[in-house]
Amino acid sequence: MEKIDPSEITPEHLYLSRREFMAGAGALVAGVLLLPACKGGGQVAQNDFCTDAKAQSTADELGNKLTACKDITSYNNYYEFTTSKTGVAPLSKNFKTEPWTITIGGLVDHPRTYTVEELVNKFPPEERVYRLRCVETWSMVVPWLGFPLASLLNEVRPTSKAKFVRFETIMDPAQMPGQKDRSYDWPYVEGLRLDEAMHRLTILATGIYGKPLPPQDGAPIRLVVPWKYGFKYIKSIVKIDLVEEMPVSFWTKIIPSEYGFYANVNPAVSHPRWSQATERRIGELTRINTLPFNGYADEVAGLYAGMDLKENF
Ligand SMILES: Nc1nc2c(c(=O)[nH]1)N[C@H]1C(S)=C(S)[C@@H](COP(=O)(O)O)O[C@H]1N2
Ligand SMILES: [Mo]
Repeated sequence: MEKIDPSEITPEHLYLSRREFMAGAGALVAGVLLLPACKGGGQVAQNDFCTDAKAQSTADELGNKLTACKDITSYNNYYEFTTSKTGVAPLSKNFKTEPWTITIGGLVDHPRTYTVEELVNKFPPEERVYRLRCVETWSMVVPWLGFPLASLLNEVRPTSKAKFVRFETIMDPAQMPGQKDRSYDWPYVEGLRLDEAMHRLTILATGIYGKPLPPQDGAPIRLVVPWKYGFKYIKSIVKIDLVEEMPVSFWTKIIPSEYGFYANVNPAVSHPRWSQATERRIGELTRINTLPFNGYADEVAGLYAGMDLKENF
């Protein structure tokens, strides 16, 4: 059996949010009592997605080899289904991703609704091997298929008033049992500053390992921003809006002191309850150092010139 950090078994986000809701006395006790329930349902998915899955690449640009397909597709964060990482794949197996439309509007000249098929035909997905660093300190190296978000934004043409991009996940409690938990403010929402959204590394992903995304990884389309913590990578997107005000992200709304808007990977800024200095690649045993901006500093640090990244975490 693989050795797993307690921090990885405990769904950190849930633990924290419950604590937050338990405002005041007894919070810690309540949080601890919740642990056994959180650990339940740990069955690894019987999925055959990986049997004929194949990436073009074998490693990222730094030489890190790809995380195994079975790990990427059986160890997930997707609270719309469950807080159990290994429970997501079996619970999302029959999630319906067709038909699917994404409506893009707000402060744009040409608002429009697209099917995923239209997007994929218009912007042929290319393979991008990126590191994914979760705020819980685990990481993966993922061969995504996707296209630059900038391609889509250029087509709808943000107006000069647009400063941020706001993304929303589908709301479908009948298919997503986690959305029946009313202690969360569904649907999941995320946001980027317009220049972050236009950056060439930012993609909308529609596949992994050479195949369309399986449900557990955010089918049919999800955001990927490799220099940010994984919670920015919003899954199963149905709505994108260009807006003037900074959007309030799902996790920021729940715990603003712990999940900031920027969420840039930063080993020098600890999460209030744990260090962000190191991480564990899923499938490997030893911890490695976390890199500033997740190793993409050369390309993205300039976006934050002059900003205090401790203040703006
Ligand atoms: N809609 C939605 N998107 C989400 C999440 C979620 O719970 N719901 N979890 C986020 C978190 S915390 C992480 S680390 C990544 C995990 O992506 P993966 O399961 O494909 O590895 O998805 C992100 N996107
Ligand atoms: Mo995460």
